[in-house]
Amino acid sequence: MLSAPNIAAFFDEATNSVSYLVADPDTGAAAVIDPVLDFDAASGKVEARSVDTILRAADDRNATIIWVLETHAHADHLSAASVIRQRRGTKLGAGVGILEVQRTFGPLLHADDILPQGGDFDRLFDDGEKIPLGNLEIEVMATPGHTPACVTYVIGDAAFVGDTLFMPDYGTARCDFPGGDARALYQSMQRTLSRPRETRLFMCHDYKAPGRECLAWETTVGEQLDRNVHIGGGVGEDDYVAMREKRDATLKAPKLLYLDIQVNIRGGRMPPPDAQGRRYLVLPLTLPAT
Ligand SMILES: N[C@@H](CCC(=O)N[C@@H](CS)C(=O)NCC(=O)O)C(=O)O
Ligand SMILES: [Fe+2]
Repeated sequence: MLSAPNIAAFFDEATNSVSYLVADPDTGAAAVIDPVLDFDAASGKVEARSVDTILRAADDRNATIIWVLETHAHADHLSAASVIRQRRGTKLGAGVGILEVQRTFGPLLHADDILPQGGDFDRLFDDGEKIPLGNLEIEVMATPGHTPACVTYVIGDAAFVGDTLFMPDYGTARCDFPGGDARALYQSMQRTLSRPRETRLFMCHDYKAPGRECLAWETTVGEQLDRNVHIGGGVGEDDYVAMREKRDATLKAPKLLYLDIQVNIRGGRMPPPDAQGRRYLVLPLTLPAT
């Protein structure tokens, strides 16, 4: 029988993202997965309200946050990893594929202060690595496809799947970002779904499928296999890839793509200040032909 960690979910309405506090019931050792920083792009105002909520919840549960874990370099929200790391002295981990994302976006986004060899993170995980969390173990599964850096964290009977699968009635993540690959995502999802049917799966987003009123972010391997609208009932790889690529061709870039990525590839650190102490995000422009 697999052990069951204590899990609290925190939904961010502005970005439809879900962050998790996952704790070992025996020791209180905890991880925060995919924390969100509150960001108003129009005013440039950054706040840590969501972080405060998570840290309060950790304190209420007598949990000690050992790890902040990112499932990938998010394209739709700023990561609060660096804030939690500073406030609580936690370690920050992500998949080793983040190095590829740094190489792709770093030069475009003037992120030349990125530390070499993933130095903005405490650990970059390879596929299959196992890290202790009190008496529990965090198993890292590389699950690329949405991005090359995507990982799933398996803790006891729960898997935090990042942007791979969404709720069964919504489907799966887009694969059109640089380094994204629908075939790779299909293979990644097959690996996740080869776990026991009762494995609890926790999503990174919920966009509410048409016709569904309530938010939802928890499902199981069995439910995904039976009724995921993109891959349930045994959809084959070629059919999935054709569907995914057709849908991706219709999707707009996330509203905060470049602003988010330049912070998230720095492990949630803001760009360095200028001589006046002000910090700026950059937005590369695509101009019309002249
Ligand atoms: N409207 C959102 C879109 C966010 C988005 O593209 N989400 C990604 C995950 S980072 C996704 O896979 N979306 C799937 C879909 O929209 O079908 C925004 O502008 O931020
Ligand atoms: Fe994503």
